[in-house]
Amino acid sequence: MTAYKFIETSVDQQIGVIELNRPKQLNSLNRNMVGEILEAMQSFDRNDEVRVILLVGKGKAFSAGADIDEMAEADSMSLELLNQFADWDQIPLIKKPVIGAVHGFVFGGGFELALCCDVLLAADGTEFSFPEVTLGVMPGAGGTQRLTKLVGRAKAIEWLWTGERIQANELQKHGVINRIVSPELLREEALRFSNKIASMPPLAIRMIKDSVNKAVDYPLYEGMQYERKNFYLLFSSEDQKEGMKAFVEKRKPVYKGK
Ligand code: CO8
Repeated sequence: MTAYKFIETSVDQQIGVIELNRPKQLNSLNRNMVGEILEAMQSFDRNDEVRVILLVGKGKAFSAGADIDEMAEADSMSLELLNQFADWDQIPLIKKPVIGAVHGFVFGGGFELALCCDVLLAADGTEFSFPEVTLGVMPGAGGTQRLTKLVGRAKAIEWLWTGERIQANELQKHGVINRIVSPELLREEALRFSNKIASMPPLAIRMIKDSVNKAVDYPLYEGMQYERKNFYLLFSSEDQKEGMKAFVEKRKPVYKGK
């Protein structure tokens, strides 16, 4: 397992766990940390032992956002030359399911990272916010775009303009969070859910993610053409043969991800 400075990784059965590990700074995200998160995700994405990636945070918060100390002295040209968001742009390209289990504070860049997850579980009492406006800036890693697509313009602009804290149940009502669980059960429930997805045929899971992501950006007709190609593609997998054969033979299928 690679040694990282700002995250910890482990494999629990078929779940690749990435734990943000900068708890004294409330897991605020510096550039190297985002690089490590991406590297770990890409490595799990290529690892045959891993079927699902689970993202969690150590300590009292999932993440209080980008590292303000690192950003305070930045100027426009240095951010452009750093290509500040190059790593961020690759996170949504991960093919395997990414489940986020968040707690405490999910602010700014931390909220943007959570919005990159395919499924989001939150501990009861988790607070979310885009406080960038109070620092004289705005989200830069997809926050204005993803939040608006998820909750619609009215609430998005209100939350982004005020920077106010949003409770987990409010976000659940708007379809951003899948489940709210008690803080003590968050990890257990996240692993249980991840295991459920890991038990499904991996190629079907992969193609569903690919198709659902297209639904966000494509017009309906183009999206449906894309879906159809993925549907046909799955008929060249061994798992499709196995799944349907097992149904006919009235037994449990054994999926290999081939
Ligand atoms: N950056 C750097 N350090 C932080 C951050 C942060 N975002 N958040 C907390 N810390 C540090 C604090 O400075 C403090 O350090 P120290 O102990 O050395 O003084 C330690 O973490 C603990 O924090 P607090 O004492 O403040 O803890 P509280 O429980 O009292 O408060 C809060 C928790 C409310 C979350 C508070 O810490 C806070 O408001 N933090 C800042 C939140 C914020 O504004 N986040 C947005 C940052 S901007 C952003 O995310 C832009 C995204 C752009 C794209 C991403 C590019 C990477």
